[in-house]
Amino acid sequence: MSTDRGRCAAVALAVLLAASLAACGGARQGSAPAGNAAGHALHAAAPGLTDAEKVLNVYNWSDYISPDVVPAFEKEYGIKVNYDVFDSNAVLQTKLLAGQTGYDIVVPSANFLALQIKAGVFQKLDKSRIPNLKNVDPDIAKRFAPLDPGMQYAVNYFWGTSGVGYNVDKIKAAMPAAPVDSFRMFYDPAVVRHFKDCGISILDEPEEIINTVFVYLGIPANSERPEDLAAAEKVLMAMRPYVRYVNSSRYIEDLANGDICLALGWSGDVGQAGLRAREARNGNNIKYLIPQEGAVMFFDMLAIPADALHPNNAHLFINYLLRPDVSAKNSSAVHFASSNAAAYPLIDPVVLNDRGIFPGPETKAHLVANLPRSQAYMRLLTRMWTRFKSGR
Ligand code: SPD
Repeated sequence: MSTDRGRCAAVALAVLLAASLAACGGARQGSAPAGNAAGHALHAAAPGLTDAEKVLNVYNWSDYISPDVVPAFEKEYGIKVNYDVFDSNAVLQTKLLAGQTGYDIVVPSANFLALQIKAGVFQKLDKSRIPNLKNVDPDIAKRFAPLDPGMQYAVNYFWGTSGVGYNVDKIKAAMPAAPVDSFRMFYDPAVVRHFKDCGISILDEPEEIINTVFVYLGIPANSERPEDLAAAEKVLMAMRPYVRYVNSSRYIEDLANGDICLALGWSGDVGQAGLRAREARNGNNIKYLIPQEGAVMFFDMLAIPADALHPNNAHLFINYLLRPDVSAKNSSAVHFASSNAAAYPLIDPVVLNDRGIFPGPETKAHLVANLPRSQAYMRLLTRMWTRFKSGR
């Protein structure tokens, strides 16, 4: 879905559009008194106004919500939700910087959010209408705090890591002593070559993948030193011949079906692949491990575009998603970590006790966050990524 042209456009447009978007100011505040068209009573914790038009346009990552959560919101509040999906930050960013997305809620990762805030694409949240913010786990909140100080523009939806997703039996058959808890699975040519035939995928998220290579090489995360980028490119180019594809959504189904055996993927996605395989009873035993070298931790954030047409409905939906029962239902379904402390006791214990999804303090201490990069660095990274994807 993402394109390199999109990435370049995003960087260039950030500067050009910052002033004009900021000048456009806040969203249309076409609010109506509390209540809903379908005549349902508002939930007790309803944080106030809805918009005159009972519609909400949501743009979220694919495979990132329990199937019953949106219908339950529609029923409870009488608001019709139009729900679209994407699978890369670059795609979302290109739309946001062009403006007039038509979306009322979007879900950028925190490192992208920081740049987008500077470009003026979001409106400030009215926290008085998000009382469930009180549930946010301070230990997680402090990690994304530098990217949106004071949670002025966004709240966390889920967080997770990128690591080793693998088919236990196929990997064992290909290499009995495979170092499954290490980035060597991808970045050591002597290891990765064993899995070429059973199929390897890697995420199409250059800002994150480059950090996984830095973690593997012992280079500080988010380094912008050209020599570090060159060292990482060398590692990536050496493993490229063994990779079947670079994509951030297709691997869930392919791991579940046994069409690939190894994915550098996101924690919850691999968890969902395992669930799908179990439900299909197809014999594929899928696991996710956070590499012992450390890993990248990401935070996906709920934010309201400055030009959203239904900002009141958006606030209502954000508060709804932060309700402990709703957050727990979502986390249990998508296998990503909620940062809602009040939801923890309600999450499926299989998910809550999975240390690949909710790592313990020792592992957490070795996780690094993606930070926004300079425009100059992004140009270099984008060119490198194009070379990597094409394998030339
Ligand atoms: N299927 C949902 C995956 C969501 C992953 N978010 C990506 C964060 C990238 N830094």
